[in-house]
Amino acid sequence: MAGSIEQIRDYIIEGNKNGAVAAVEQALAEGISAASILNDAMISAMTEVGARFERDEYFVPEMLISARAMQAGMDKLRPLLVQSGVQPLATVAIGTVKGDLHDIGKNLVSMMLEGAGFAIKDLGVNVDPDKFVEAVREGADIVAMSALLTTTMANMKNTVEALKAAGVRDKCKIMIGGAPVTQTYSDEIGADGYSPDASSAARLARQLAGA
Ligand code: B1M
Repeated sequence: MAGSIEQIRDYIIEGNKNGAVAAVEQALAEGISAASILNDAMISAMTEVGARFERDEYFVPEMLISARAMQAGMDKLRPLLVQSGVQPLATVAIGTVKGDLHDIGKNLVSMMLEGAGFAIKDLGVNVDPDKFVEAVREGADIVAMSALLTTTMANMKNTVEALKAAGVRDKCKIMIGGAPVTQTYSDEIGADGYSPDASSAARLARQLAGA
């Protein structure tokens, strides 16, 4: 049993998508629970991938390849997790802010968050502040905004203001990131946190969720 878990973990860390899917299927056939596969293999693997990124052993391409292997395994697992009532740490509504079409970093952050045990509601790119408000009204616990353009960063502030105006600011935590974004800007606009990369984003989200 430990062998299958170890194998899924290794395949994800190596970024072997087909291997990861086959190993998840094998683990399920052996009767290992979806929750154990999620926690002991997937989350553990993505934590290791994040650690390697922070030690400069992995870079964005390696992290993306591992995240894609994790997601392929998750596609097998997701229906079973729902069936067995496994609760995510929290629901994150993630999107690239209005006016901004860059989504490579946002997608990577999204995959790392899923790998860390969060349910993801991906709002896509060019996301209007009202869409974030709607997502919080529908139950999102964390609003996660990405911006790559200095000109669109202002829409992070506009989204914080829209959440306040709609009376739902205290129902969610707000995290932001993207190349031009800084901790100072996060403080300035009243977000709850900033992270510079996908690996630290997963850590920040866990903190914000109190996990
Ligand atoms: Co554009 N682009 N782009 N672009 N683009 C940049 C960002 C730019 C720096 C290039 C440059 O001039 N040197 C520049 C911005 C300048 C500025 O404002 N400071 C720029 C520009 C100007 C533009 C256009 C305006 C160009 C034009 O049309 N004249 C235009 C804007 C379109 C629009 O959005 N409205 C444009 C368009 C495009 C493409 C469509 C061609 C393409 C995007 C494709 C796509 O995303 N599907 C593109 C690309 C690819 C880039 C560069 C080359 C790469 C961005 C990227 O994907 N990086 C970029 C230059 C560069 O960065 N070298 C550039 C890899 C990605 C993994 O990193 O997104 O930073 P990043 O994400 C990181 C962190 O930032 C962080 O974690 C991620 C992973 O570690 N992070 C978060 C991101 N979001 C986070 C959220 C979090 C936490 C962390 O919490 C919620």
